Amino acid sequence: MIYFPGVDKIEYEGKSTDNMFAFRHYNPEEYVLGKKMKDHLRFAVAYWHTITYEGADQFGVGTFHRNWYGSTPMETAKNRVDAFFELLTKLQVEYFCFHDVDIAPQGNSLKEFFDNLDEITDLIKEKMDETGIKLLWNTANMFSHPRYMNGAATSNEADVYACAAAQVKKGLDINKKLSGENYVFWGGREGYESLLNTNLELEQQNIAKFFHMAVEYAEKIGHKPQFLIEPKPKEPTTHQYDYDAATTVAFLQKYDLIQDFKLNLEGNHATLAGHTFDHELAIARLYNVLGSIDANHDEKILGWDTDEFPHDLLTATLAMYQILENGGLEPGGINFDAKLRRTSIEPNDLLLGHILGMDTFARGLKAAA
Ligand code: XLS
Ligand code: NI
Ligand code: NI
Repeated sequence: MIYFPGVDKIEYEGKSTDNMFAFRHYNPEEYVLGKKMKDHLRFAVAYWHTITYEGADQFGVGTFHRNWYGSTPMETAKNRVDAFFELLTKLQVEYFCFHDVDIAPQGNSLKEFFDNLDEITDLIKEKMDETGIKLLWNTANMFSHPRYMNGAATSNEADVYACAAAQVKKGLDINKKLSGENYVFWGGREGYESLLNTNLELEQQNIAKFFHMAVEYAEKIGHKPQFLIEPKPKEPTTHQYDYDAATTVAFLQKYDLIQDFKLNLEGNHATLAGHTFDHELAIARLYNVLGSIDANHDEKILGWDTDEFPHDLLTATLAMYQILENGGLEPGGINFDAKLRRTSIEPNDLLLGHILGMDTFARGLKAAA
């Protein structure tokens, strides 16, 4: 089955091409400052926005009708793996990222969920071996399920905390199985609406303990990826604990985690916090915690985390300048935490969105160099 028909491998054709399905700036093997472009950029595609997302928003259901839908949730999950690797191969992208819930149905219990994850990660591993594509990072979604309405590692319920811990434990096992290079925590609902019903200090202590346990578990299984925290100031909670780079560094220092964690910084989260993207990267560099980035762009008029494909050359240039000054991002990379607008219903629009993002960062790299 071909999921992205009529388009072969996307190749570099240079600025003068009029082929939409070609790179104008991204030339993977070209050297910039003595290093191949692909090694500077280490691009990754996000599973959730690309293959799982169906085009729903707060006001309406999905608009995409993909040809990878099967007759059962598990069949769809398997087709998605094929479609995803076809896309990565066509884009010449060598890394990918996912949440646990993106790749496999949750079933009716944690046990069923974990069994499904085992089956799907077997398939993913086969595809990785076949193509040489690698896992930049995975993460646990601890914010969508109703049980996490009050947070996960900052929840007021001990059994919710334990469930989150089980998901992270499984996530680290999967990271080992797939030789992941990083492991991400984004504190989806780790925050609060009102201090009148929130014990802020206890919640900070609880989440710090949670992170320490994750580090200990990675050491125990003999596979320690680079741990990353992804700051975001708001959305879904009013006050997210990991507001921005500076706030997160203060937390990591206070709770003795600074030696085990770096940051995964996102373009749209920076602007939500009232910063520029390169400000966040510079602060991270100052504390030696610049780990990886989620490359996307905001829509200023809407003011949400709209996750647009990066398309602003100045922002990308200033970001790449910080990354060059940092000596690169390895073992981190540039993950496109970006999605199509809901009116872009053609599967091949996924290729075009990524081509735009890759060309923007490749051009930014050259300008920064
Ligand atoms: C949400 C975040 C999320 C993380 C991974 O705003 O960007 O997508 O990257 O959980
Ligand atoms: Ni992100
Ligand atoms: Ni985001």
